[in-house]
Amino acid sequence: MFLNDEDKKHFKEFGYLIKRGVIDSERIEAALDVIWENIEEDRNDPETWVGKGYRVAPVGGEDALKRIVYSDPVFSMAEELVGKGKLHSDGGAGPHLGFPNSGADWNPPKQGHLDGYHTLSNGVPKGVVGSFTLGATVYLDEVPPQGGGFTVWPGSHIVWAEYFQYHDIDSLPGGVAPFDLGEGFEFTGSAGDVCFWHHQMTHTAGSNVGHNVRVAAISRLRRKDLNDIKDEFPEDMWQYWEGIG
Ligand SMILES: O=C(O)CCC(=O)C(=O)O
Repeated sequence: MFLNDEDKKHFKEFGYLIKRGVIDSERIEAALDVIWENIEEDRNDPETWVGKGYRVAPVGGEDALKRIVYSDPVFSMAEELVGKGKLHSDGGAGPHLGFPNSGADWNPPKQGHLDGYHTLSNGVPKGVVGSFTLGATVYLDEVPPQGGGFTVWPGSHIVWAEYFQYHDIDSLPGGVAPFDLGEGFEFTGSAGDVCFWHHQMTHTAGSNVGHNVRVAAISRLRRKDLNDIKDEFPEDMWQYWEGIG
């Protein structure tokens, strides 16, 4: 077992769980090599990447990236939350790159979003709401405060579970809350740290005013029976989470 009762309690209450130093440096380096070999920026030359904005490198399906999430300990931790054998054991881990705008003023992100909703730029068709079960964001490099950290709104999973008891799933343009969810929490850390997050967790990337590229492998793990249950909003939001009592 990789998770204890405190871990599960934290996930249940706040909708996310951080575990530190769970990936060995060999796997991290292999993933970083694949990413940097496949983008035009030069890892060793900040002039090629400062101010380059944010994008996802199209190598999430490469073995070196998949291995970050779909092997132990991250995959077993995910199963300990959702249930042994309940998740698809194969999938990608897209490297989300937040290039720094060094020296700019930092402001916390004003709002986040739920994934799966159509926006003008994300390629999700109108009228379709994509679904998954559990997000996993793994840092492949150092992410200091204000360094573009993955940011979650703690407790928003509970707000949304109640909201969708009374509202249609497709009634939320862009997945953005029409009300204030309070302050976000910026996940900071080191290569090998992972943040698990409930699929109905408001989140976004923070802005990066530091000196490093924010490199995060992000996966959306899916239950095998997701197509059958994705439109259900049970009163007990943990009905399909065997690890959460
Ligand atoms: O890169 C991040 O930290 C956030 C990514 C995100 O918001 C998303 O993939 O929906």
